Amino acid sequence: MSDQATADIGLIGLAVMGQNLILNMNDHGFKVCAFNRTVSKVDHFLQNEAKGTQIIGAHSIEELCAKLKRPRKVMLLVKAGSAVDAFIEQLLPHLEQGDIIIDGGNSHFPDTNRRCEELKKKGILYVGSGVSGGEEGARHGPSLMPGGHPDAWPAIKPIFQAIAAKAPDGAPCCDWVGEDGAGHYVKMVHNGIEYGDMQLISEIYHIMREGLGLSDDEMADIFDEWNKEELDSFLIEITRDVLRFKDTDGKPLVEKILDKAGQKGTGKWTGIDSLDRGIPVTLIGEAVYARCLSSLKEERVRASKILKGPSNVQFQGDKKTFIDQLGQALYASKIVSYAQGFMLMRQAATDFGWNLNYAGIALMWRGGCIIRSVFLGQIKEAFNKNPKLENLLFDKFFVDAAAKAQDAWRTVIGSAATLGIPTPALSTALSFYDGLRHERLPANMIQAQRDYFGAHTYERLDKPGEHVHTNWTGSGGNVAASTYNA
Ligand code: NBP
Repeated sequence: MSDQATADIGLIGLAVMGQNLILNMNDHGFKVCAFNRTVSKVDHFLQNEAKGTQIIGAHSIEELCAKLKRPRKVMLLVKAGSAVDAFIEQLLPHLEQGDIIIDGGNSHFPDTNRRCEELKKKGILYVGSGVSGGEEGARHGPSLMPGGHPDAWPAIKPIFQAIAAKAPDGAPCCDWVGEDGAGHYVKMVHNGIEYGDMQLISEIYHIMREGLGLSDDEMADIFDEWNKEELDSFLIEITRDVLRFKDTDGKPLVEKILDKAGQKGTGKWTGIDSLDRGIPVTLIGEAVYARCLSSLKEERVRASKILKGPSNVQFQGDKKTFIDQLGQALYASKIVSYAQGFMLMRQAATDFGWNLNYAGIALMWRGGCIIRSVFLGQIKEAFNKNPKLENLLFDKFFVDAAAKAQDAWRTVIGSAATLGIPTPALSTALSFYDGLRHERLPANMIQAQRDYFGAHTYERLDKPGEHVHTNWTGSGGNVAASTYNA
């Protein structure tokens, strides 16, 4: 090893995430060597944010690799996609067997699966790690979700668990997720759940504002109260703060923001993957579609002048009781959303042969990330009690919680429909709950229709496993289509 190989880890990508993670690693006593595509940013960083620290820099990939202790650990925090492949290509000539490359960006998990596979053949240990918590998390403790080549974990564990957020009991919000792209997969589902939580809160805000006519300060007070109870979470907390925030004229800033929601794709990835896997992750799907509908602003403006809604748009009952019911509806819907997210991860684990630790995932999300909440502690408990839990909604705590909230939940959705206020996420959560608890669904009708028009066959209740076709009209033939599920 050369004399200059003194750094514990190299980090490429000096934008907001990379810089803050480096400073976080430095705080915990690790020596980091920084590099960036635009090399001038290295010197700028060393002379400013990193001044007075033990952080060092490199002006080429070769220099970076020469400055790393073995096995070399290089973490990428660059734009997802071709930039990651480009850096891997540049790194390879300067690495040797057993060295580790970690991608901490928001890469799509199939890319991570592919990179793990390709690099394994070259003897390089590849890790795809979800990093959540934004700028603040990166600086003071993110939620980290690493997965990939398992041999990399012992080498990176001390750094990752030191810099990660800590749960209230002191446990690091970082553990090994699983093989291949499992870390990025879990991060993708995390982001999808984040979309769902945000949509649920925005629907509650809509009902409070439009149906109850509450002011932003009144709503902030309610979210403040909720944040002291079972809904205690980062997103409830920032919703309270957003509602309180005043523009320069003293009026709430949030009311001046254009109602078109942006998206960077991870919610969509979750929705698409759930369709591919045949798992009904309906709440995240609705959350993505709600953002799409919000983006059709001009069309909505035209529709608002043509399409009729109900004549009564103000809630008539007891507001205090209804506000309590809103909190219960939000909580119950959240239970469904997380149950759906864990169903999806379970299916992916089966499909890819990953060993996912569900209690560990709940712990990783317990602190540091955007969906952090007290509620995740209950999910962790549920999977600790029964690591093979088939569905979160089967755990006694959640069975009881949903049962307790269901009357309020139904009242809220019924009232919102009466008032003409859209509740796609709240409603789909209740529909899923009712669908799951129905031993018999009307899919027999769909099967009959499919067999009627396309000879797709069906199974009889009294002859399970046997696919039969009926000549429903008396004029069709007796030839059936082959039976397969897309
Ligand atoms: P960005 O996503 O804005 O990426 C900036 C970095 O990527 C810079 O170092 C830039 O180099 C480099 N880069 C780009 Br852009 N195109 C490149 C290319 N073609 N080849 C090589 N390098 C290229 O930074 P960020 O917001 O810090 O995020 C970093 C990663 O972390 C991303 O994958 C992001 O999705 C993920 N992430 C971000 C957050 C967040 O809150 N921002 C949270 C969690 C995860 P340059 O300086 O030469 O232009």
